[in-house]
Amino acid sequence: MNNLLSEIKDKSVLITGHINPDGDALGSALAFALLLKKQGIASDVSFDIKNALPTNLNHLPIEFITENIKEKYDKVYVFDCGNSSRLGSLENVVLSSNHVTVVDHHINPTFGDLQIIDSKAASTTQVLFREFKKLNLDIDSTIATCLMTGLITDTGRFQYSNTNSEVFQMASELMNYGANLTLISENIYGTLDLNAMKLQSEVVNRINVFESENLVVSFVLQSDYERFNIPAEETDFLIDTIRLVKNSEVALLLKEQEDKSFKGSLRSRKRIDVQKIASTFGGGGHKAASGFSTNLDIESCTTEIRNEIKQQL
Ligand SMILES: [Mn+2]
Repeated sequence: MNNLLSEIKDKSVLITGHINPDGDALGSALAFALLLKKQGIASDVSFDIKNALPTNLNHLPIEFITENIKEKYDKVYVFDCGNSSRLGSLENVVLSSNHVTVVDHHINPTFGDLQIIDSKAASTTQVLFREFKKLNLDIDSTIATCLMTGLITDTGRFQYSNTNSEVFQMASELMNYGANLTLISENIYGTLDLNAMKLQSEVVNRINVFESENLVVSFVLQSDYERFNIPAEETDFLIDTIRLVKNSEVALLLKEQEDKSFKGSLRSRKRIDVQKIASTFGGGGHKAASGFSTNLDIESCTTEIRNEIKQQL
């Protein structure tokens, strides 16, 4: 990474991550952009964002994100994205650029000239933080808040099974660098739009429990966004609501898309590897949290997932 930093002076630099970036993709990309800026290196930060960013991430310096990008770059840095197809509309510019570095914690990224990967890391911001430390780089409070956001969201507030002592060690160091934990927590977990809360009660009412697989399923339809007057990007938290059901091992939330297909979010407590299940639909993620897309209807998709769980029981 040392070489990389010295090599990129006077080069055109693009920083990106997966489509509709979450707290980890945004946090790592923005932290890196801010760090380059401190070294006097300009960069473009851009993502394929379908509607808008969820407002619960607007504590991050999102003003650095631009839609104005070149056709090609000397250097591209991709964060939190294991497969180039997940770059969405930025896939072409990334793949046609001269040198691509992938920083990630997904298994086996399928692209990139240089990969800085640890599939055991809790977040991409953790992989990046290790690199910052190796280089003894100056981390200010804004960078610390970006890194902390990825750490908090990808560990579910230090609760998922990927939370270990290194996670707390990093959180502790980020606090010393001035990370604003209260700001992050209040924006992501401590506040909810009232309309989103009303949709949540509907989604709870729809919960179906399949006891033989310890699976809970619920769904969101396109018509719900209009009915509850809430944009789709404000509803990412719903999977965390349904996974609360006691004795459930796996939670599945199906969200209808504009083209009538469904996007599925899967969460597992412990025994079941949902990354494996998502991959049978061409999706991916991690053992405890994964996602996929499908053209199946709710019932057929649920049946498939139940069969996949049975195979792991
Ligand atoms: Mn991540």
